[in-house]
Amino acid sequence: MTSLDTEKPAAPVNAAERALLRRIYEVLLLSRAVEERFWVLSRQGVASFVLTPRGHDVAQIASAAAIRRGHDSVWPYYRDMALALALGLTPFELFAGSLGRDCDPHSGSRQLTLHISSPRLRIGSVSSEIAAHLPHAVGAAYASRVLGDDRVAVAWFGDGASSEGATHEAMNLAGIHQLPVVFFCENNDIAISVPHHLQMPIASLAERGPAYGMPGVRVDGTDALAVYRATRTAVARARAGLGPSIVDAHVPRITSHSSQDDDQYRTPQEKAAAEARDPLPKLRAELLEFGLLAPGEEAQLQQAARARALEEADRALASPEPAPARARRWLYAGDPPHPELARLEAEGIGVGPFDDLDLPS
Ligand SMILES: Cc1ncc(C[n+]2csc(CCOP(=O)(O)OP(=O)(O)O)c2C)c(N)n1
Repeated sequence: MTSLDTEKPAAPVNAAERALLRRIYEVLLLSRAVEERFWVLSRQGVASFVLTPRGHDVAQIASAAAIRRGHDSVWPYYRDMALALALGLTPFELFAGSLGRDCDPHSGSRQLTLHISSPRLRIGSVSSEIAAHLPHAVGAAYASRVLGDDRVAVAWFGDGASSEGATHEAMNLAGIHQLPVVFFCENNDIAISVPHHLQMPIASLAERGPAYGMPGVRVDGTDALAVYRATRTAVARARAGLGPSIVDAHVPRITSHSSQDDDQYRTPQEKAAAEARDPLPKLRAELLEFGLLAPGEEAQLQQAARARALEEADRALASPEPAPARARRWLYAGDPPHPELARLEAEGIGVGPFDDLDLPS
C-alpha cells in the first residue's frame, strides 16, 4: 500500500481536538464492548449474525464527530455500529434491533440485524442492498437545496459498494447539481472475499472525485484526527454551498466479513496485516503521548464499557418479542409509532458523546 499506512498520526492543534481524541477513545471502547457482547449472543444463537466495525471504528466515530448531530442526515450501512454509538444511539437500541424485540426503535423488528435508523437523529432506514442508500443521501441533499436549509447528507459505504451502479448514479447527480453531500468510503480493501483490485483499477476511490466534479481525498482511516479533519472539511464545504466530496478512508477489516463466515479467503499474512493496523493501540499510544489517558485508566474505562454493554444487552433480552397479531402493523399509513420510538422522539436527540466539546459546528 501507499505511505498512508506508516504516516505519523496528525497532532492535535488545540484543546478541543485533544478532548475530541479522548472522547473518540471512550466511544471506541464502548463499541468494542458492545461488539463483543453481540458476538457472544450470536454464538449462543440468541442474536442473529453480527457484522463488526472492528478496525473501521475509529474512522466511523471520528467522521461522526464532524457532522451536526440530529441536523445533518445520516445514511449508514450495516457495519456502522460505532458510528451509531458516536451519534448517540444507545447499545440498548442496537441490541433490541438485532434481537428482534418489539421495542426495536429502528423498525419494530422488521429490519435485518444492524440496519440502524433513527428519525430523531435523522438516520435514514437503509436496505441490505449495498450502495442503494447513496441515491437516498443525494435525494436528501437535493431536498436541502430545494428547502434552502443548511443540512448536509453523509453516506457511509464500503469499497465493494463503490462498484455498484447506484454509486455512479449518486455521484453523478451530486456532481451535476453540486449538492451538499459527502460520500464517506470505509475502504477496507475487501468486499466479503473480493479484493480491492477487482473492485477498482485505481488506488483510491478519491481519484474518481474530479471526474464527478468534486474533490476526493484519501485518508488513513486509523488516524482519528486526520479522519475528523478530512470529514470536517468536506462537510463545511457542503454546508457552504460548495458541493459534494468523496472521503476515502483506508481502514482494516479486522474480523471476518460477518459472524457467518470463516475468513478462509484471506491468507494468515493478510489477516495479520489487518490486525497490525488496529486503530485502538494507535489511539491509546497517542492519548498517552499527549497526556490524555493516565496509565492504568484504560482498564477502568474498559470495565465500565463492558458493564454497560452487558446491562443494556440483558435489558434488551428481557424485553418482549413482537406479538404475531401485530405482524401487519405499519403496512399502512396511520399506524401509531411504537411507544418506545414515540418516547425516544419525545426526548429528542439526547446527549451525544461530543456535544459538550468546543468543536466548530
Ligand atoms: C447489490 C448487492 N450485491 C451483493 C450483496 C451481497 N453483499 C453483502 S455485503 C457485500 C460486500 C460489501 O463490501 P463493502 O461494500 O466493501 O463493505 P464491507 O462489508 O467490506 O465493509 C456484498 C457483496 C448485496 N448486499 N447487495
